[in-house]
Amino acid sequence: MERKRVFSGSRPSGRLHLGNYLGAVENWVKMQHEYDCVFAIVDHHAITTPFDPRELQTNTRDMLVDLLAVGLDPSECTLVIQSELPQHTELAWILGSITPIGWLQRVPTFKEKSEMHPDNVNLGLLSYPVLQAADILLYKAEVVPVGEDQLPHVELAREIVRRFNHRFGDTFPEPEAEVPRHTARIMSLTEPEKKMSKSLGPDSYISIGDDPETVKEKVMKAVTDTGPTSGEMSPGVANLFTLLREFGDEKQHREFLDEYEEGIIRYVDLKEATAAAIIDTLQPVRKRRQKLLQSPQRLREIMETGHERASTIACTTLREVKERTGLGPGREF
Ligand code: AQP
Repeated sequence: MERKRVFSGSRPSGRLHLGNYLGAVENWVKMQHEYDCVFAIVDHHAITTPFDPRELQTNTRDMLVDLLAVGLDPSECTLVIQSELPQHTELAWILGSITPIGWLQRVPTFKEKSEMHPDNVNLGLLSYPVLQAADILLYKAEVVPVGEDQLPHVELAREIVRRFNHRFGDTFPEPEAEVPRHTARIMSLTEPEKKMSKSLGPDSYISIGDDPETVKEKVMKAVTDTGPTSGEMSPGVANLFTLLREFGDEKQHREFLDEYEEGIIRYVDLKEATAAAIIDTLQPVRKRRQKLLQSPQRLREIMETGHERASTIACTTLREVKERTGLGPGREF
Protein backbone atom coordinates (compact mmCIF):
# COMPACT_ATOMS: atom_id res chain seq x y z
CA MET A 1 0.00 0.00 0.00
CA GLU A 2 1.25 3.48 -0.84
CA ARG A 3 2.36 5.49 2.16
CA LYS A 4 0.69 8.84 2.86
CA ARG A 5 2.80 11.87 2.03
CA VAL A 6 3.91 14.14 4.89
CA PHE A 7 5.41 17.61 4.59
CA SER A 8 6.72 20.04 7.19
CA GLY A 9 9.40 22.71 7.43
CA SER A 10 11.52 24.75 9.78
CA ARG A 11 12.77 28.31 9.35
CA PRO A 12 16.54 28.76 9.59
CA SER A 13 15.98 32.03 11.42
CA GLY A 14 18.21 30.75 14.25
CA ARG A 15 19.07 27.41 15.81
CA LEU A 16 16.63 24.55 16.29
CA HIS A 17 15.28 24.79 19.85
CA LEU A 18 13.37 22.56 22.23
CA GLY A 19 10.06 24.16 21.20
CA ASN A 20 10.68 23.24 17.56
CA TYR A 21 11.80 19.78 18.61
CA LEU A 22 8.94 18.90 20.98
CA GLY A 23 6.27 20.68 18.92
CA ALA A 24 7.20 19.29 15.52
CA VAL A 25 10.55 17.62 14.87
CA GLU A 26 10.11 14.80 17.39
CA ASN A 27 7.04 13.79 15.37
CA TRP A 28 9.02 14.07 12.13
CA VAL A 29 11.54 11.58 13.48
CA LYS A 30 8.76 9.13 14.35
CA MET A 31 6.79 9.63 11.15
CA GLN A 32 9.74 9.14 8.77
CA HIS A 33 9.42 5.38 9.28
CA GLU A 34 5.68 5.19 8.60
CA TYR A 35 5.03 7.84 5.95
CA ASP A 36 6.57 9.20 2.76
CA CYS A 37 8.08 12.31 4.34
CA VAL A 38 9.48 15.49 2.83
CA PHE A 39 11.05 17.91 5.32
CA ALA A 40 12.30 21.32 4.26
CA ILE A 41 14.58 23.98 5.64
CA VAL A 42 12.43 26.89 4.60
CA ASP A 43 14.91 29.70 4.02
CA HIS A 44 12.55 31.75 1.86
CA HIS A 45 10.37 32.02 4.96
CA ALA A 46 13.38 33.14 6.99
CA ILE A 47 13.91 36.26 4.87
CA THR A 48 10.47 37.67 5.68
CA THR A 49 11.81 38.92 9.04
CA PRO A 50 15.08 40.86 9.51
CA PHE A 51 18.10 38.69 8.67
CA ASP A 52 21.80 38.80 7.95
CA PRO A 53 22.84 36.99 4.71
CA ARG A 54 25.91 35.38 6.24
CA GLU A 55 24.03 34.22 9.34
CA LEU A 56 21.30 32.82 7.12
CA GLN A 57 23.88 30.62 5.36
CA THR A 58 25.25 29.35 8.68
CA ASN A 59 21.78 28.86 10.16
CA THR A 60 20.71 26.84 7.13
CA ARG A 61 23.69 24.52 7.48
CA ASP A 62 23.19 24.30 11.26
CA MET A 63 19.50 23.54 10.84
CA LEU A 64 20.37 20.60 8.60
CA VAL A 65 22.96 19.38 11.10
CA ASP A 66 20.52 19.73 14.01
CA LEU A 67 17.76 17.87 12.18
CA LEU A 68 20.10 14.99 11.38
CA ALA A 69 21.52 14.98 14.90
CA VAL A 70 18.09 14.61 16.53
CA GLY A 71 17.31 11.60 14.34
CA LEU A 72 16.17 12.45 10.81
CA ASP A 73 17.54 9.72 8.60
CA PRO A 74 18.12 10.70 4.96
CA SER A 75 17.51 7.13 3.88
CA GLU A 76 14.03 7.27 5.48
CA CYS A 77 12.92 10.78 4.48
CA THR A 78 13.55 13.45 1.85
CA LEU A 79 15.35 16.59 3.01
CA VAL A 80 15.33 19.79 0.98
CA ILE A 81 16.33 23.43 1.17
CA GLN A 82 13.34 25.41 -0.04
CA SER A 83 15.19 28.09 -2.05
CA GLU A 84 16.96 25.45 -4.12
CA LEU A 85 13.67 24.27 -5.61
CA PRO A 86 12.14 27.17 -7.57
CA GLN A 87 8.85 25.24 -7.87
CA HIS A 88 7.97 26.32 -4.30
CA THR A 89 7.89 30.02 -5.19
CA GLU A 90 6.37 29.43 -8.60
CA LEU A 91 3.43 27.53 -7.11
CA ALA A 92 3.15 30.20 -4.40
CA TRP A 93 2.63 32.85 -7.12
CA ILE A 94 -0.19 30.85 -8.70
CA LEU A 95 -1.86 30.16 -5.34
CA GLY A 96 -1.37 33.80 -4.33
CA SER A 97 -3.44 34.82 -7.31
CA ILE A 98 -6.49 32.97 -5.98
CA THR A 99 -6.02 33.94 -2.30
CA PRO A 100 -8.00 36.94 -1.04
CA ILE A 101 -5.83 39.45 0.85
CA GLY A 102 -8.41 39.49 3.67
CA TRP A 103 -7.59 35.85 4.51
CA LEU A 104 -3.93 36.78 4.95
CA GLN A 105 -4.51 39.93 6.96
CA ARG A 106 -6.36 37.88 9.57
CA VAL A 107 -3.48 35.42 10.17
CA PRO A 108 -2.24 35.89 13.80
CA THR A 109 1.48 35.56 12.95
CA PHE A 110 1.22 38.40 10.41
CA LYS A 111 -0.14 40.66 13.15
CA GLU A 112 2.47 39.48 15.70
CA LYS A 113 5.47 39.83 13.36
CA SER A 114 4.24 43.22 12.08
CA GLU A 115 4.12 44.49 15.66
CA MET A 116 7.53 42.97 16.40
CA HIS A 117 9.15 44.52 13.31
CA PRO A 118 7.15 47.67 12.48
CA ASP A 119 9.87 48.89 10.07
CA ASN A 120 9.76 45.69 8.07
CA VAL A 121 6.12 44.91 7.29
CA ASN A 122 6.85 43.48 3.85
CA LEU A 123 4.82 41.69 1.20
CA GLY A 124 6.63 38.40 1.90
CA LEU A 125 5.47 38.52 5.51
CA LEU A 126 1.86 38.94 4.40
CA SER A 127 2.05 36.19 1.78
CA TYR A 128 4.07 33.80 4.03
CA PRO A 129 1.08 31.43 4.52
CA VAL A 130 0.60 31.20 0.73
CA LEU A 131 4.21 30.09 0.32
CA GLN A 132 3.64 27.64 3.16
CA ALA A 133 0.55 26.30 1.38
CA ALA A 134 2.67 25.93 -1.77
CA ASP A 135 5.33 24.04 0.21
CA ILE A 136 2.71 21.54 1.36
CA LEU A 137 0.71 21.27 -1.88
CA LEU A 138 3.74 20.94 -4.14
CA TYR A 139 4.19 17.48 -2.62
CA LYS A 140 0.43 16.85 -2.33
CA ALA A 141 1.04 16.18 1.33
CA GLU A 142 -1.89 14.88 3.35
CA VAL A 143 -0.35 15.24 6.82
CA VAL A 144 1.54 18.24 8.24
CA PRO A 145 3.21 17.68 11.65
CA VAL A 146 3.53 21.11 13.31
CA GLY A 147 3.31 22.95 16.63
CA GLU A 148 0.09 24.67 17.68
CA ASP A 149 1.16 28.11 16.38
CA GLN A 150 1.04 26.76 12.83
CA LEU A 151 -2.60 25.61 12.92
CA PRO A 152 -4.00 28.80 11.31
CA HIS A 153 -1.51 28.38 8.45
CA VAL A 154 -2.54 24.78 7.79
CA GLU A 155 -6.20 25.84 7.95
CA LEU A 156 -5.47 28.51 5.35
CA ALA A 157 -3.76 25.92 3.14
CA ARG A 158 -6.95 23.86 3.34
CA GLU A 159 -9.04 26.86 2.29
CA ILE A 160 -6.71 27.47 -0.66
CA VAL A 161 -7.05 23.80 -1.68
CA ARG A 162 -10.86 24.04 -1.61
CA ARG A 163 -10.78 27.20 -3.70
CA PHE A 164 -8.27 25.80 -6.20
CA ASN A 165 -10.02 22.43 -6.58
CA HIS A 166 -13.42 24.12 -6.98
CA ARG A 167 -12.13 26.43 -9.71
CA PHE A 168 -9.73 24.15 -11.62
CA GLY A 169 -10.82 20.60 -10.76
CA ASP A 170 -9.69 18.12 -8.14
CA THR A 171 -5.93 18.55 -7.85
CA PHE A 172 -4.81 18.66 -4.22
CA PRO A 173 -5.79 16.68 -1.10
CA GLU A 174 -6.81 18.80 1.92
CA PRO A 175 -3.82 18.56 4.29
CA GLU A 176 -4.41 17.76 7.96
CA ALA A 177 -2.25 19.20 10.74
CA GLU A 178 -0.80 16.73 13.22
CA VAL A 179 -0.09 18.35 16.58
CA PRO A 180 1.43 16.54 19.58
CA ARG A 181 -0.94 16.02 22.50
CA HIS A 182 1.20 17.41 25.35
CA THR A 183 3.89 19.54 23.72
CA ALA A 184 2.09 21.55 21.05
CA ARG A 185 3.20 24.81 22.66
CA ILE A 186 6.42 24.99 24.66
CA MET A 187 6.75 28.33 26.42
CA SER A 188 9.62 30.82 26.53
CA LEU A 189 11.91 30.53 29.56
CA THR A 190 12.07 34.30 30.02
CA GLU A 191 8.49 35.27 29.06
CA PRO A 192 6.49 32.10 29.78
CA GLU A 193 3.21 33.59 28.62
CA LYS A 194 4.67 33.59 25.09
CA LYS A 195 5.78 30.55 23.08
CA MET A 196 9.46 29.59 23.03
CA SER A 197 10.75 31.32 19.93
CA LYS A 198 14.05 32.09 18.23
CA SER A 199 13.02 35.71 17.91
CA LEU A 200 12.64 36.24 21.69
CA GLY A 201 16.41 35.96 22.12
CA PRO A 202 18.75 33.11 23.13
CA ASP A 203 17.89 33.20 26.85
CA SER A 204 14.27 32.43 26.04
CA TYR A 205 15.05 29.10 24.43
CA ILE A 206 17.35 26.11 24.72
CA SER A 207 18.84 25.21 21.42
CA ILE A 208 19.69 21.65 20.45
CA GLY A 209 23.38 22.54 20.33
CA ASP A 210 23.61 24.39 23.69
CA ASP A 211 26.42 23.07 25.88
CA PRO A 212 25.63 21.74 29.38
CA GLU A 213 26.70 24.97 31.17
CA THR A 214 24.48 27.08 28.92
CA VAL A 215 21.51 24.75 29.41
CA LYS A 216 21.95 24.88 33.18
CA GLU A 217 22.30 28.67 33.21
CA LYS A 218 19.20 29.20 31.09
CA VAL A 219 17.02 26.80 33.08
CA MET A 220 18.18 28.22 36.43
CA LYS A 221 17.19 31.71 35.24
CA ALA A 222 13.79 30.58 33.92
CA VAL A 223 10.87 32.66 35.18
CA THR A 224 8.63 30.66 37.54
CA ASP A 225 5.94 32.43 39.59
CA THR A 226 5.77 36.08 38.64
CA GLY A 227 3.19 36.97 41.30
CA PRO A 228 0.20 35.55 43.10
CA THR A 229 -1.72 33.04 41.00
CA SER A 230 -5.37 32.08 41.30
CA GLY A 231 -4.56 28.56 42.37
CA GLU A 232 -3.55 27.60 38.84
CA MET A 233 0.03 26.60 38.08
CA SER A 234 1.84 29.58 36.52
CA PRO A 235 2.88 29.14 32.86
CA GLY A 236 6.61 29.20 33.75
CA VAL A 237 6.26 26.41 36.33
CA ALA A 238 3.97 24.38 34.06
CA ASN A 239 6.56 24.71 31.31
CA LEU A 240 9.32 23.34 33.56
CA PHE A 241 7.08 20.42 34.47
CA THR A 242 6.47 19.76 30.76
CA LEU A 243 10.21 19.79 30.04
CA LEU A 244 10.90 17.50 33.00
CA ARG A 245 8.20 15.06 31.89
CA GLU A 246 9.51 14.98 28.33
CA PHE A 247 13.21 14.64 29.14
CA GLY A 248 13.33 13.16 32.65
CA ASP A 249 11.79 10.09 34.22
CA GLU A 250 8.16 9.78 35.21
CA LYS A 251 8.85 8.99 38.87
CA GLN A 252 10.81 12.18 39.43
CA HIS A 253 8.13 14.17 37.61
CA ARG A 254 5.45 12.67 39.88
CA GLU A 255 7.47 13.41 43.03
CA PHE A 256 7.89 17.07 42.11
CA LEU A 257 4.19 17.32 41.26
CA ASP A 258 3.32 15.90 44.70
CA GLU A 259 5.62 18.46 46.33
CA TYR A 260 3.98 21.21 44.29
CA GLU A 261 0.51 20.08 45.36
CA GLU A 262 1.60 19.96 49.02
CA GLY A 263 3.09 23.47 48.66
CA ILE A 264 6.59 22.35 49.67
CA ILE A 265 8.31 22.45 46.30
CA ARG A 266 11.61 24.37 45.94
CA TYR A 267 11.79 25.68 42.38
CA VAL A 268 15.58 25.54 42.52
CA ASP A 269 15.35 21.74 42.87
CA LEU A 270 12.82 21.48 40.06
CA LYS A 271 15.10 23.55 37.84
CA GLU A 272 18.19 21.51 38.68
CA ALA A 273 16.39 18.26 37.88
CA THR A 274 14.98 19.69 34.64
CA ALA A 275 18.37 21.02 33.52
CA ALA A 276 20.04 17.68 34.29
CA ALA A 277 17.41 15.77 32.30
CA ILE A 278 17.80 18.07 29.28
CA ILE A 279 21.60 17.91 29.43
CA ASP A 280 21.49 14.10 29.51
CA THR A 281 19.17 13.93 26.53
CA LEU A 282 21.17 16.43 24.50
CA GLN A 283 24.56 14.86 25.15
CA PRO A 284 24.44 12.24 22.33
CA VAL A 285 22.80 14.81 20.05
CA ARG A 286 25.75 17.17 20.58
CA LYS A 287 28.18 14.39 19.77
CA ARG A 288 26.36 13.59 16.54
CA ARG A 289 26.32 17.30 15.65
CA GLN A 290 30.06 17.59 16.09
CA LYS A 291 30.64 14.58 13.88
CA LEU A 292 28.32 15.86 11.16
CA LEU A 293 30.00 19.27 11.16
CA GLN A 294 33.24 17.53 10.29
CA SER A 295 31.72 15.94 7.17
CA PRO A 296 30.61 18.74 4.81
CA GLN A 297 30.86 16.33 1.87
CA ARG A 298 28.29 14.04 3.53
CA LEU A 299 25.96 17.01 4.12
CA ARG A 300 26.22 18.00 0.45
CA GLU A 301 25.43 14.45 -0.66
CA ILE A 302 22.39 14.30 1.61
CA MET A 303 21.03 17.51 0.13
CA GLU A 304 21.73 16.42 -3.45
CA THR A 305 19.84 13.15 -2.97
CA GLY A 306 16.96 15.00 -1.29
CA HIS A 307 16.71 17.55 -4.07
CA GLU A 308 16.74 14.99 -6.80
CA ARG A 309 13.80 13.15 -5.32
CA ALA A 310 11.86 16.26 -4.28
CA SER A 311 12.27 17.92 -7.64
CA THR A 312 10.74 14.93 -9.46
CA ILE A 313 7.60 15.28 -7.34
CA ALA A 314 7.63 19.09 -7.52
CA CYS A 315 7.95 19.20 -11.32
CA THR A 316 5.11 16.72 -11.78
CA THR A 317 2.76 18.74 -9.56
CA LEU A 318 3.68 22.05 -11.12
CA ARG A 319 3.16 20.70 -14.64
CA GLU A 320 -0.33 19.53 -13.65
CA VAL A 321 -1.13 22.89 -12.01
CA LYS A 322 0.03 24.79 -15.08
CA GLU A 323 -2.04 22.62 -17.38
CA ARG A 324 -5.12 23.17 -15.25
CA THR A 325 -4.65 26.92 -14.99
CA GLY A 326 -3.82 27.58 -18.64
CA LEU A 327 -0.17 28.37 -17.99
CA GLY A 328 2.50 26.64 -20.06
CA PRO A 329 2.02 23.03 -21.21
CA GLY A 330 -1.08 22.13 -23.19
CA ARG A 331 -1.19 25.52 -24.93
CA GLU A 332 -2.33 25.34 -28.54
CA PHE A 333 -0.26 27.18 -31.18
N1 AQP B 1 7.36 27.05 21.27
C1 AQP B 1 6.98 26.10 20.45
N2 AQP B 1 6.29 25.04 20.91
C2 AQP B 1 5.89 24.03 20.07
N3 AQP B 1 6.15 24.04 18.74
C3 AQP B 1 6.86 25.07 18.25
N4 AQP B 1 7.28 25.37 17.01
C4 AQP B 1 7.93 26.56 17.03
N5 AQP B 1 7.95 27.05 18.28
C5 AQP B 1 7.29 26.16 19.06
C6 AQP B 1 7.09 24.51 15.85
O1 AQP B 1 8.36 24.23 15.28
C7 AQP B 1 8.21 24.05 13.88
C8 AQP B 1 9.26 24.85 13.17
O2 AQP B 1 9.01 26.21 13.43
P1 AQP B 1 9.69 27.31 12.54
O3 AQP B 1 11.13 27.37 12.81
O4 AQP B 1 9.37 27.08 11.13
O5 AQP B 1 8.97 28.63 12.83
P2 AQP B 1 8.43 29.32 14.10
O6 AQP B 1 7.17 28.67 14.56
O7 AQP B 1 8.27 30.71 13.68
O8 AQP B 1 9.57 29.11 15.17
P3 AQP B 1 10.19 30.20 16.08
O9 AQP B 1 11.23 29.61 16.90
O10 AQP B 1 9.11 30.95 16.77
O11 AQP B 1 10.91 31.13 15.01
P4 AQP B 1 10.86 32.68 14.81
O12 AQP B 1 11.14 33.32 16.12
O13 AQP B 1 11.93 32.94 13.80
O14 AQP B 1 9.51 33.02 14.28
C9 AQP B 1 6.79 24.49 13.52
O15 AQP B 1 6.00 23.35 13.28
C10 AQP B 1 6.32 25.20 14.75
O16 AQP B 1 4.92 25.06 14.97
